[in-house]
Amino acid sequence: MGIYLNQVGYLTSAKKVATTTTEGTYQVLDAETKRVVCMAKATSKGFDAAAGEDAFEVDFSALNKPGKYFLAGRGGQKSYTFEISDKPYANLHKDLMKALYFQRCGCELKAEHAGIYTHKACHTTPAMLVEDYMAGTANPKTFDMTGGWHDAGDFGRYSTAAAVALGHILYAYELFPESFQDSLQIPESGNDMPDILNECLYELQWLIKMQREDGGVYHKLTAWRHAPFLMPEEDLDPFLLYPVSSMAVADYAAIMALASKVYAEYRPEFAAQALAGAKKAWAWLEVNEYIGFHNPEGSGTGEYDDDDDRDERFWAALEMAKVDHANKEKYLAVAGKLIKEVSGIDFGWTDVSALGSMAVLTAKDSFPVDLAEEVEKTVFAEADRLLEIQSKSGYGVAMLPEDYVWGSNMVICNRGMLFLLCALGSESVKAEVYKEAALGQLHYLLGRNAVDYSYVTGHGEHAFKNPHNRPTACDGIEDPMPGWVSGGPFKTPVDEIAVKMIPKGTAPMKCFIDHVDSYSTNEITIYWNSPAIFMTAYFMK
Ligand code: 9MR
Ligand code: ZN
Repeated sequence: MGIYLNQVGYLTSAKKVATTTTEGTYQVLDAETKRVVCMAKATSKGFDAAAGEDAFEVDFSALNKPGKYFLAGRGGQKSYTFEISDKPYANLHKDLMKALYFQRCGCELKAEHAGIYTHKACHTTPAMLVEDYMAGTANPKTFDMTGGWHDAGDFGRYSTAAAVALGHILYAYELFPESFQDSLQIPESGNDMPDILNECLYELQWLIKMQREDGGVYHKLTAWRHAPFLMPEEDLDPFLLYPVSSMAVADYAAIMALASKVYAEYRPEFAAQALAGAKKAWAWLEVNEYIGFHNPEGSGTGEYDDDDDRDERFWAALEMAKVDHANKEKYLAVAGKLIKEVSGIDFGWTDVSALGSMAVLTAKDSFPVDLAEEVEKTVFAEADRLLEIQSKSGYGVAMLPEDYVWGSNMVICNRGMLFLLCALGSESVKAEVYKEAALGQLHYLLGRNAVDYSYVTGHGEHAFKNPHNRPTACDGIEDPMPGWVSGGPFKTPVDEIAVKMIPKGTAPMKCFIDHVDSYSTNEITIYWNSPAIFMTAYFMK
């Protein structure tokens, strides 16, 4: 029995909907005066297969007075408190970005920026090639690889994951620069550049180091195995450069091309360096076919294995076409061929082809009409398929039971991004439909789900608190840093604690535990925050 809703809040002008598991009439009460401000009747949505129980929808959109409220129903049912306001997601947006600062590697996190979450500089010793490490080479070649963001709850830094996270954010910045004007209180704050660009530059400068002289890009920089639970500066394992993969090279080309454009105004020198790196990566792609990546025997850090690099090449070709004008036709020819072979609809680290779609739809004039139309057709067809799924869901979310994979909250947010891309490209009435659809995804993330959790730390009365994140586990501080998105329910969890605690047959949406050891349901990563940043940026406009 429960009343599930967005614990952060609703835009004054938008639809306001909650989910309940019993029918009846529900009251909306003012959180301060405890007076009933309106009533709403629950309508049946039937059996919700993802949640494994009946669901009812309570629409209280009639309430459009800013304030703080909660819902109450028969038998003492009560929801968490939420806000109605014109900018309910402003603090959330800031914290989602600030979380990336907490992932900075290779520098001290000082109290003036990190508050109570300080730590000393970590992972500052030079790296070596994994081949040398495995062979026990006496005097191995060493590399300065400091910098960048820790990928997740582990300390690894992975090229494809980095490029994808940066992609979500830099497109958001290109589209909604006005949503990125607030200070994040990071070391660079107050300089001439918006803080989100400062923060992303920290990652980009590290990524630049991942490129070899020949244009190839190392797949990842991690230890041989994940460190035990300790503070980052206590981790003294050697860091290793793992071989080049064609996914890493193509993602690198794409993100550096995009960065060369975004940073041209504030950091022309960096922009030129990024463009040169992108061109070198492209040259490498021209003479190399697909090269996959698998961990060498015995090594155990993240793999990000991917058996197809066509989507990465697609994204790269489209971004290169925008910045390397002399060779535009060449890139368009590659993209024109690949468009028939890629999905064009996914923003994840495995399939990045929707980042290619984003590249086109945010700059339609730079592309031939037929290419732009083809991309548009694909993206809108997917959005309409998702709208249909969403309309049937008892939780107003565009997810089928099988979509609750490892990191399902990224699927949630990526679909939100897709809806917003369609909102941007639609006339007002239809734009409103897509905008509401994206809000539906956000409502789920912030508490309108069957486990009643807000999946962002520090945001919502019942936000998850125990992310699988080494600093959080080891810093001795009760609360986690605010602004982290949890991976979320995974229908077939693989970590020991989740396997033990979540009974077999549990409905997919409920396969979640807020436990620090549950790396397959409750970790954090940079690319689970980034699509959420995209969404909140849109709603900050
Ligand atoms: O996010 C990744 C997820 O899609 C995969 O199913 C999973 C297993 O391969 O790996 C996840 O990525 C992890 C990465 O390998 C290492 N850092 C933490 C990432 C999040 O759990
Ligand atoms: Zn580090």
